[in-house]
Amino acid sequence: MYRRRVLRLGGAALALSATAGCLGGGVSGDSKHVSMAEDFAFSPERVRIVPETTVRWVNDSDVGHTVTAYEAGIPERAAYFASGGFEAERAARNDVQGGLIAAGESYEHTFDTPGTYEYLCVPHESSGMTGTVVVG
Ligand SMILES: [Cu+2]
Repeated sequence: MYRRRVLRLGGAALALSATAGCLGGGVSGDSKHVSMAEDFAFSPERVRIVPETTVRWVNDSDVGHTVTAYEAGIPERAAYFASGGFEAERAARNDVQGGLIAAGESYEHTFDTPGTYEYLCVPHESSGMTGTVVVG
């Protein structure tokens, strides 16, 4: 009986922390939403999260975008990430189509290593479509 109550409280606490994440709180295990909108920008362009937070990029525009990490712009010990699952920036740049997140679709990545992560959208980098995730 007592144990069951504790479990139920645990679930409520989880639900609360998920809500707090949407409001900009910083609880490990949260998720953060970044929109790719009509003006060729990531919004917000810069997000600050705690380790083990999942960032979810949602394409709210009607053209395809990529989320592609700058290999030289992420912490040394961090795993490389890119939509399309590429393991290197060059591979992502060589296969733009393979990395595109279609309109209405999303891509997510969970950040474990503290530090600053710079990323870009391959087709719109020249229009300034870049973003930053700060973990820590
Ligand atoms: Cu783009």
